[in-house]
Amino acid sequence: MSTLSAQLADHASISLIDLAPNYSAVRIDHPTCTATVALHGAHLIAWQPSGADPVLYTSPDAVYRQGKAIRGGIPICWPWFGAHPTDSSLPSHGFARNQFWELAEVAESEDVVSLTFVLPPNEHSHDLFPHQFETRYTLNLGRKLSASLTTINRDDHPFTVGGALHTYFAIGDVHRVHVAGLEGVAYLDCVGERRARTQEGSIHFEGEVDRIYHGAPTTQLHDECLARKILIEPTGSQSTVVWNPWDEKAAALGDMPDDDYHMFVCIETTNALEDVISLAPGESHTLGARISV
Ligand code: TA6
Repeated sequence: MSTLSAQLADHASISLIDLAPNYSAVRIDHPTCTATVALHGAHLIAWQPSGADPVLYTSPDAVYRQGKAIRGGIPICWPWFGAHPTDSSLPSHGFARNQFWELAEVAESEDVVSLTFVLPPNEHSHDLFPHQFETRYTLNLGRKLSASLTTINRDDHPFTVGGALHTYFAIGDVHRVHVAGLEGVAYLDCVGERRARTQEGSIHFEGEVDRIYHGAPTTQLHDECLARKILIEPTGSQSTVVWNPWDEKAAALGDMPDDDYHMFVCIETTNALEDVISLAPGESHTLGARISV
């Protein structure tokens, strides 16, 4: 039995499955929810509270291979969001989503299963982010979901950290959803030439949307088709990204069916652009989201 299987042996509702050879995931079948978390990227790819529809979209064409980010679920963008601030040759959205994490802690109660993953610094990460750090990611999975990503500066100099919980929410039809909570918030519109704008009313989707909002209020995703509202409550976040690639950009993504842009919107709990966090030696920061249906 592997160390990981032994670690899970005492937990009846938690097991280990293979999504691909040498590519394992933790599977949860608990009275409150089912969920799947790949060790690659500590990537939550499915979460379904009992009696509810699946909350997250994951592409049926997602690629389960080391070094390739999974399309859907909650990719962890870390330690930067989007393009690296000074070196565009570095991977977009950082490297945390492209590496295997270690499962460090498992706990279970009547209400929730808690999994904590760690990503220790390694040779690869040192080339991309030359600092000593500790990174922990805890998922509390039950009728509600909480995800928190903690970075601790273990070095002797300060560094900055950005990132996102780049959450793909499953929806009935992109034409019949709207996002509330960002009314009046200034944002950078990243479609075409980047421009500063201010949100008027709630967000409806009639074409590509790729926006970095300078604020992180609680948002609600209203879905007429599924007759549900998803509440997203951020903590330690100073920006919110809302994204849907629409038809042309979706067709250019090799790991998603062309029409699936109808089936998700991303609402991302983020620290981007100037909203990155500066950490002095010994300091820590936690980026988190609570999600409920
Ligand atoms: O969060 C929005 C965004 O930065 C978009 O610009 C879009 O490219 C998306 O993320 C997906 O990025 P990915 O690298 O996962 O294809």
